[in-house]
Amino acid sequence: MHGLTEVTDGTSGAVDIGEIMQAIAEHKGCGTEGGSGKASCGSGAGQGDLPTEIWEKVKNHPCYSEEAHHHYARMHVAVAPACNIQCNYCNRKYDCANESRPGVVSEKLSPEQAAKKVLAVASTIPQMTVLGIAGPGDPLANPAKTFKTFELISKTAPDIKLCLSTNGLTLPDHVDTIAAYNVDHVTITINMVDPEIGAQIYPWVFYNHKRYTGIEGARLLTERQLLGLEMLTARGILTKINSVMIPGVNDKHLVEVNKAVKSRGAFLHNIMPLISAPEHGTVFGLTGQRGPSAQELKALQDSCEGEMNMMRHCRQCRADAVGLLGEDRSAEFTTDKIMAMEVNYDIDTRRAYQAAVEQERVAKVAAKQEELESLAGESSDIKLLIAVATKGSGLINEHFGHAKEFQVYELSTSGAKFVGHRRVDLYCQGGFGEEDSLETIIKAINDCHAVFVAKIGGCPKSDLTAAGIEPVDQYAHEFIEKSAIAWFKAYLDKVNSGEITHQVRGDAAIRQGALISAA
Ligand code: CLF
Ligand code: SF4
Repeated sequence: MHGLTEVTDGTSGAVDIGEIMQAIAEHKGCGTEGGSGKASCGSGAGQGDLPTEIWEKVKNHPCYSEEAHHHYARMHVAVAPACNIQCNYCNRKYDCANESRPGVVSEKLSPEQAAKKVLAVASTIPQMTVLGIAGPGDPLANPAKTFKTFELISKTAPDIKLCLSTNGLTLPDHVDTIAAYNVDHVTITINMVDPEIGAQIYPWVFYNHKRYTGIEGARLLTERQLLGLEMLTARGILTKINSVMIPGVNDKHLVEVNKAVKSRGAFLHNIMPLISAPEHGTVFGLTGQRGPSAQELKALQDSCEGEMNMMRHCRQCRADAVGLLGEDRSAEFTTDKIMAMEVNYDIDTRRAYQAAVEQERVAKVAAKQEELESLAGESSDIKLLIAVATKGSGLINEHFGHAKEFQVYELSTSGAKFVGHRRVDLYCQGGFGEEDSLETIIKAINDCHAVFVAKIGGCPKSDLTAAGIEPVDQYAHEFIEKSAIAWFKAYLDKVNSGEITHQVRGDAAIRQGALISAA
């Protein structure tokens, strides 16, 4: 085990690790939407209780701030094909499942192609603020391509934040280079801190020209991951930990992982569901290892939330994803299309657009605060979930039939808190409702009391009602949280007057397929 004091190793740029860890430990609320109504790190109203240097890093990063993810986009460039470990949930035919969903493949790019793509996307999508390298293998198993890409982008598009996601095996060897390129956000996938559990997830790791298997390999991996995390913290680089929840293997153990990473200064913990199906051709897919249900995942995230900030808005996006989390515009930016594009990268236009986005954020937060005040004085233990169809900007602005996912909010007398999302098959296909899809949508949001949409047809409306999920369309194009709180207040009034009886809903299913049709 590497002690924290070992890593302030005199490197230039090293900062006071104690101060940073203290600031992170004292801060709560990223991704929680401030259930008490006070500003959280994702709040557009201000930086809340966050130190300014951390606020500056997270305020426009859609993964590090739940609130920002409604407004700002990220993109990935798939420049890193090789990997140096084997995970039992990975099939090398596809992208790195640590930062992607199984069953989708990205178009691989050279660093020069990647740089052109970034400029093309930044010109077309001015709210794209972050470039991430997340595969399709491990970025740090391809250091030359990864860092060349960062170098080109920091020269040509200096306003874009750089982000990296790694399995962590070679992370300690690259921390200084990461700092030198101003990569301010690093994700490490840490699924265990116990090598015996690790041996069930990782059959081998390859380090310094040698293959390590079983417990020996897993021990090396966990030591390198934790050392890398400590070194990043010492340099003031924000870290997010991704963990894949594998029921029966590491689900209970992830509470230990959470404590281990928090104590080493991790900023955010993202516990993601294992997505596993035989057609993915992975070890877990072929052995029938199941993923968690929606409620199992939420219960684990809830139990870790007292310890540190939990990310609940991860979309397990592909290694060439482009757009807001939850939308995927990668098809607009294939290599052929980019190479033919006239790129006009104008930093002033981007800034002006982002200033308008900020105004919208502030209006949204103010509307929520106002509605929240109307809940003051209500006392009830009722907590329930609702699903929301949205295209972004924090608005209920998507038709039921066009939704590829539903965002899920938990409502209580404390307000509306974002707790996750559910991917679904499109209900409306070619202008007609698809009954099979409706069945899977109902399963995906079965734990919700209501579904908020901009518009919905009569047929799905009656099927949802029959399943006990109220279709709500009277808040079309209004702010999500404000509307949800208003609806919840009316719901409590009906319960209190005896007009309805509050019923607890059942569990819901997390979509396990390859998700290609939802992309
Ligand atoms: Fe990409 Fe990852 Fe950076 Fe975000 S994604 S490298 S931190 S810019 Fe985000 Fe996608 Fe989840 Fe990753 S939603 S898979 S957490
Ligand atoms: Fe696959 Fe990513 Fe694991 Fe490598 S680190 S084996 S690419 S999931």
